[in-house]
Amino acid sequence: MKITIVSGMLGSGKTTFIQHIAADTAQKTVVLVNDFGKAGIDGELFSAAGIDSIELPSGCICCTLKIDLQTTIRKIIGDHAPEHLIIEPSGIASPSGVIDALAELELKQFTVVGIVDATEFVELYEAEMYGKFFQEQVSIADIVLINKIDLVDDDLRQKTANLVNTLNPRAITFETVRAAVNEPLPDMGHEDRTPAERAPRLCFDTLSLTLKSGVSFGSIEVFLKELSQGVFGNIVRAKALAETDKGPAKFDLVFGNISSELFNRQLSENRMVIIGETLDSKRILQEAATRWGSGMSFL
Ligand SMILES: Nc1nc2c(ncn2[C@@H]2O[C@H](COP(=O)(O)OP(=O)(O)O)[C@@H](O)[C@H]2O)c(=O)[nH]1
Ligand SMILES: [Mg+2]
Repeated sequence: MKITIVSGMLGSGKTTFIQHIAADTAQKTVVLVNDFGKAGIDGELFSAAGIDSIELPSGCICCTLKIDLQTTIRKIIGDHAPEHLIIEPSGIASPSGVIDALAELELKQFTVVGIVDATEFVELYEAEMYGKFFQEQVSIADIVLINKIDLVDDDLRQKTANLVNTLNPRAITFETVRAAVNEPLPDMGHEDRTPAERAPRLCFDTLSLTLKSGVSFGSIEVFLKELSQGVFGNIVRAKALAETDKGPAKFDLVFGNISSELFNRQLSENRMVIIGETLDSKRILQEAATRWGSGMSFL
C-alpha cells in the first residue's frame, strides 16, 4: 500500500491537492481526513468528487490519542484494502505525530507532501507566529508545493522559494496554482527527518454550526468578512457549505482572504466551521441566530 501524508497549514490547499491526485489515479484510493471541527466539510468535498474518504472521528490529531488514528488506519486497511492511502491531517496537526503513529503500525514507506501557502508563509515565518510549527511542516516533507502563486508577485514567490529551500534543501519543490502538479509525483521512501526538537502542539478553539437552508449568499460573505476583521476573536480559518439563495455554495476564509464558489450538487447539510485562537463563541452563536434565525445550532 502506497501512503501519502499531505501536511500544510490551515487553508494552504491540502484538500484541493488531494482532489487532483485521488482523481488522477487508476489505483483504489482512500483518503483519511482529520478535519478540524465536527462538520465534516472536507469529507463532503471528497465524496462530491467521487473520492472515498473516511473521517477521523474525534476532532484533531494534535489533541487526540494516536490510538484513534491507528484504529482508523487498521479499519481502512481491513474494510477497503486500498492501494493508495492518503492522509490529510488537520492543518494544526503535526506531521511527525502521524509518522509516529504509522511507524508503530510498521508502516514505514510513505511520502510526505508539504503544502505552503505562498501568500502568507514568509510573513508568518518572519513574525514567528506559531513558533516552529511551520518549520516542521516544511522540514519534514519529501515534496513541497509552493501553492497559490497566482496570488503573489514575483518577489514574494522568490522569497518563499528561498525560505523553503533554506528550511529543507532536500525536498523536491513545485510552484503551483490550485495545487496542480502537471507531472506524476515521485514516490519517495521517506527518510527519517523527524526533527530532534518537536514543534509544540497548536491548540485552537473550534466552533461548528448548522445553518438553515436558503440563507442569503451575501450574508455569509458579510459574516466571514467580520470574522476576518477580528470582530469575534482572532480567527485563522473558517469554511462553510450552504444552500443559499444563489444555490449550493462553498465559502472559505483563509488568513483574511475570503473566497466563494457555487457547488455543483445538493448538500447533505448546511454548515460552517470556525477556528481561531480566542473565539468569542457565545457572540458568534448569538449573531448567527439573529442573522439566520433559529436554524442555527451547534453540531
Ligand atoms: N487563488 C488560489 N486559491 C487556492 C489555491 N489553492 C487552493 N485555493 C483555495 O484556497 C482555499 C483552501 O483550500 P483547501 O484545499 O480547502 O485547503 P486546506 O484547508 O489546506 O485543505 C479554497 O477556497 C481553495 O479553492 C491556489 O493556488 N490559488
Ligand atoms: Mg482540507
